[in-house]
Amino acid sequence: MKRLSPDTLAALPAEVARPLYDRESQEVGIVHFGIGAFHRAHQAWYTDAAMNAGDRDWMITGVSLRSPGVARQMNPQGGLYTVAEQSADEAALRIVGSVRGVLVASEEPDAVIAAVAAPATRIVSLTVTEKGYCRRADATLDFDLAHSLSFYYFVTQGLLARAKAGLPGVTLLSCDNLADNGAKLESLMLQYLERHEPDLVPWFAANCTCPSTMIDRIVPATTDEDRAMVAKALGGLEDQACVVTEPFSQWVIEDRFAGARPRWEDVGAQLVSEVGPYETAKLRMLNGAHSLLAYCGLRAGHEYVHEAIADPDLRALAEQLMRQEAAPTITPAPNQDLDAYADALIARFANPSLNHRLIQIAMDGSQKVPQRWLETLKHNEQQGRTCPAIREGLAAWVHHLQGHNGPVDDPMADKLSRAVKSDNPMIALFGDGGLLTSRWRPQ
Ligand code: CS2
Repeated sequence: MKRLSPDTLAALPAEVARPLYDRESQEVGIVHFGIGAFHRAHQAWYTDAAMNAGDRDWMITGVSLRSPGVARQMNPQGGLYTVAEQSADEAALRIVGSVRGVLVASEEPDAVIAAVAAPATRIVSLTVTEKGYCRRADATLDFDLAHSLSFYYFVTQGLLARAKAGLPGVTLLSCDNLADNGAKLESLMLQYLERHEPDLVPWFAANCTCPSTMIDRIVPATTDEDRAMVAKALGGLEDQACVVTEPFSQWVIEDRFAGARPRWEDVGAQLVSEVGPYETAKLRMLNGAHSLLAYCGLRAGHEYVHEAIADPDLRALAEQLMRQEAAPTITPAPNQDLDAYADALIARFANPSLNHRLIQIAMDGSQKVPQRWLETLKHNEQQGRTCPAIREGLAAWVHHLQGHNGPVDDPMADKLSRAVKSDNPMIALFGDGGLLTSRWRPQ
């Protein structure tokens, strides 16, 4: 089967949208660590749209830290791939052209450092998932994890080269689901630099920024069926790097860049001075309800998010979490309507064409649960209110950690499994000296 590539682009069916700019003449302006399905359906898609609208020189070099999988999928295709937006009854396909290619850091470390150090690079962005930040339970940097194959090492080496060459700094843009992701990244980077390159600290502080972002788009892991559907729509061309996503997308970015940036606001992103209210609502409502549906849904025998939300008991629980427990803890931005947000989330979860596996959301609970549920729990308890939905979610998480849904996929899996075998799992997890530090303490 022929692959999608710059050579086969012209043979695509007319209804498939494709890049409107000359890819070859564009410079790389962004180096992105963690070029998984989410980045391809979100930031790279916005960047492609900005270049379609006339912006220039914002091609992306993707970096995978260890796995060569994505490089093997994308490089033979010249970086091209399909984003299929799947609503209940139709799929709209677009070929995205903004990725120049993918480097595998474990195989070509010098090329990754050179990409960060290149004069045209202005933004280094990250989608490395919550665990990729290598945080200890108390949120400080775990230096054992942040070793020579972490993004900290490559970014630092690239910045050192920039400083030596007298080049401008860069914007470090976290696109992960972490509360206050910009401030957290900045603090963790500084901890790394203070230990490994203390002389670079003043240069970093004066020349680089770490804006916060709220990123939102539901992107299930691509399946073989998705690839077959895309190949059919591409007139028989194989696309090993395609992603299937929902029509909805949102990107709220703190407008605090060290230098130039794409005109993402022309293609739907919101550039604001304060991301906090959007980020908090998204983490506590969308992601909070997602994790609830994942653990309670798996326990009830469901496989997909759309099945779980169609279960009346689980839907009531998700509504309770979003409207009665999370929403009252959030101070909305002007024009932010949390009730309408909850309505929209229920409709998005119900999209029957997205096969979003609950087990995908259930992974890495140790990194997700504290910020998705425990802040909500703490705020409510301070006001004397209980949170029955979150309590139910915690019980279902413990059930999951006991292995009832299969092997536990979590960087702390072994420790978690031991903790939930104790007499009081909540204390073993969250009590004084417990496994996970959170500002909430079980009574
Ligand atoms: C999900 C998120 O896997 C998960 O934990 O809750 O990936 C979610 O789909 C995205 O944050 C939506 O923007």
